[in-house]
Amino acid sequence: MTETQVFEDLEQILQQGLAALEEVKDEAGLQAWRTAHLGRSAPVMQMFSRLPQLPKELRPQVGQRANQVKQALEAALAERGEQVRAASLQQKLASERVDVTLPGRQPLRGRLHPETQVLRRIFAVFEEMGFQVFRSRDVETDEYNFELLNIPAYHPARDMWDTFYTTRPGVLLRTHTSPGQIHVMRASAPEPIRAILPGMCYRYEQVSARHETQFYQVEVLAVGKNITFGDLKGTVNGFARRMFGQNVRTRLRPSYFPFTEPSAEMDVECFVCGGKGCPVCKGSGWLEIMGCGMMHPTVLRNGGYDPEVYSGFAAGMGPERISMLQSRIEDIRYFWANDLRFLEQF
Ligand code: FA5
Repeated sequence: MTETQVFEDLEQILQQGLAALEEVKDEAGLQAWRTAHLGRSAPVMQMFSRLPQLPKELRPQVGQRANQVKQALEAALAERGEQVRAASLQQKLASERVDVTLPGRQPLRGRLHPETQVLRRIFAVFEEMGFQVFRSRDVETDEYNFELLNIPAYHPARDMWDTFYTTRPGVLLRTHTSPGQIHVMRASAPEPIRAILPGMCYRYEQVSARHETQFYQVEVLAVGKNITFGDLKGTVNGFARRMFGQNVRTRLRPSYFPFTEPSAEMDVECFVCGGKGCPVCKGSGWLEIMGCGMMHPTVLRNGGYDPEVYSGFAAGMGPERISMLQSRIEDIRYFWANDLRFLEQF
């Protein structure tokens, strides 16, 4: 092997290596190139193993030049590596670019059930007047639902409430929220009470546009010293004004409930026709909103209050009926039918 040929070989190794490196486009190509041109069996490495076969005086020069070639290849690899990585980053940025001008996807938003909406409105109105929410159970005893409310067994007034009885004697689904009156009184006596009692009620009824077998009621209760019918009137009128508007006209009609004496029913002027008479108010100009009255002494006593010292008033309303009047809903069965076409309108 001549002196010039060794150097030519080295030059060729360098040039071929650099040329091959130009073709490398990605990380895998860089790896392959490193193995081929700087690996154990790469031409430049083999040049080192050939050194002992060279004439002694040639070895230092060839060794030096081989080292330079190897370093040049390493430097070129490092530089090309930088370029390849920068190019792949650019490509990634371009292909994964987010188009911020695209319109966003509209998320599906839930809404409150119309029953929840009317209940919250009623709660807000009574809370403003200083009433607290009190909840009691759906499954009641005959004693609480009837007897303690002055409705003994076989009393004809029981016909007012068609009842779902359970298989256990004396246990039933409450037909109204009035048994809650006894629960609040027994939990509070002898402190004065201002409470509202919302809850689901159940009646074994013929289902119709105005009657469901389950529906809500909100009971209103005030117990204290010197509570008069004037307080009842002021409270229910205050409720009607806040609920239906400042100028709404109201009236109380005599009625009958076993647990109140005297008893009344409150009507508000029909807000559809303004009192002139229309199909919603069945031509009367008035809409019935709630039953109410002064608490019967027997009921006060059953709750732990001495009727000689304490008095109170109670009222009960059906929120579905109120919601129906306000939103012109013609059939109460829509409330619990879970029909989205109905629910999405609120
Ligand atoms: C009562 O249940 C009495 N506890 C109300 C009361 C409380 C009076 C305190 C005096 C003092 P009534 O049965 O009228 O009364 O029912 C009251 C309201 O519940 C009705 O005005 C109506 O809005 C609603 N309601 C009654 N039955 C149904 C039904 N089947 N479907 C839907 N709502 C009903």
